[in-house]
Amino acid sequence: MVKDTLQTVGKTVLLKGWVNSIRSHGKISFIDLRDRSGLIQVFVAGPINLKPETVIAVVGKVSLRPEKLINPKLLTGKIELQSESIEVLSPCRELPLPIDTDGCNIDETVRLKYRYLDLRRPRLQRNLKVRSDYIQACREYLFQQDFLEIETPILTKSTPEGSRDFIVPSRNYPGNFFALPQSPQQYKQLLMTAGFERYFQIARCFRDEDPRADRAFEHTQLDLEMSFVEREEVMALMEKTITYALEKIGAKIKIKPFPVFTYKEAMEKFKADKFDLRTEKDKKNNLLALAWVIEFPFFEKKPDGNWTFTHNPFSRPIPEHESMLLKKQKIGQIITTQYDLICNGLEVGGGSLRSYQPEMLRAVFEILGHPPAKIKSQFGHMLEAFTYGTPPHGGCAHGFERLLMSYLGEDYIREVQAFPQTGSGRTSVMDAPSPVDPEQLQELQLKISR
Ligand code: AMO
Repeated sequence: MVKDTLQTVGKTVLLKGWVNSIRSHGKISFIDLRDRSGLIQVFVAGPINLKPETVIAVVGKVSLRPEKLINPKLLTGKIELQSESIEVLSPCRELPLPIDTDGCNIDETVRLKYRYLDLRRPRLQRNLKVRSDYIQACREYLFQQDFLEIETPILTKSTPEGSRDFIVPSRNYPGNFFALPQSPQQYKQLLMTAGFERYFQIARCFRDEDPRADRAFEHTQLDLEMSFVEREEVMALMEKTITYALEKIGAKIKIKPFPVFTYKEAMEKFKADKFDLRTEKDKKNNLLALAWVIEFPFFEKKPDGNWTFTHNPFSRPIPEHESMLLKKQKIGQIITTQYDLICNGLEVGGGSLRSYQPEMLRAVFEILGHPPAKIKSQFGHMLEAFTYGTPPHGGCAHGFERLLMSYLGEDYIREVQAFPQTGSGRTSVMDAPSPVDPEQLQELQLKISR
């Protein structure tokens, strides 16, 4: 790799990578050769005819540059490779978009059509590296805390998280559909019934809601659940995980431990449940201001007069309000055990203690106005599981993208995802959604009615 050449001065090496740039001075030329570890100057005794972004293999001797030609801005600025042979491994055509800028001003559809080129720009290489490092650090911390990483299904049944589901038709059961998970909420609770006590997952979640700067069809959560815990223990665990991982990638946190506000305090103080605690100076210093918000109302009235949940129907109310929930009294006053985590004004996580008694969960769905048959068909499996010894449990999920956007100073979620959807909900590079073969529709027994 390029960065290893620092240790091989005087030796002949073989390097492979991309032509980052070329400078021709008639009889001699220079190539900046790039691989994932950095750039090195290649000296060529003669003219060259290569296009930028061509993939080459160079054999040459690593030499110290004369003092006055040292480039202090480059990690390998003290050395260069004196090329002996250059082989073209894969040529590159004229690029359809510049990749030596930050790319912010280029039309999104062009960037995402050629995302594999767009991703070559240093900003996005850095963003995805930081994302990978952050996720590794989260894993590291949770393994140290005795958590098990367990995957849950992608083809599943709808779990209400307040969005529309993406649904997948079934060939074996025509007319029936899977739903992609809006989150692993139900499965992680079932893992507590199953006795794992401490679970986490880097979970992909799918929500069919209109994309926004910080909202996408797909996002990734650090999703965890714990048994025999109180609210503060789950909050502390998530806080420690995030603090460990953020500090590992070099981020600076403004206030530790994270301040906690009740929903009422937040609304009085900031007129919102998402707020930015940074000063202008904090913003300049790229500090992350994280805070918890707790004690949200469990339910709110919809315009049609029916109740809806504010956060998560699987949550338990605070202990003092459990009997109100069970008796369905003073519904608007019931406070949930929900905790939301915010960072620099964005909601980056949330969780709660859960109902683990069937009657508590049933009462929630009854308040939401679900008839008994619907409760049974939609959530009967949870109500049944809770009759076989389910421990009290709670958990939390933290969306990677929004936190990393804050840290990396990015305004759009697509800047921290490898192959994001466009703002109008189409895939990067590949053209989807797109029609399928009539035979596929026939096999699924589906007819397009348009
Ligand atoms: P929630 O719905 O609050 O909770 O999601 C958790 C976190 O995931 C992120 N997030 C998103 N990021 C980008 N695009 C989206 N469309 C999107 N939706 C959510 C946010 C959010 O805070 N099952 C519960 C968690 C739990 O109670 O354990 C849940 O999914 O940062």
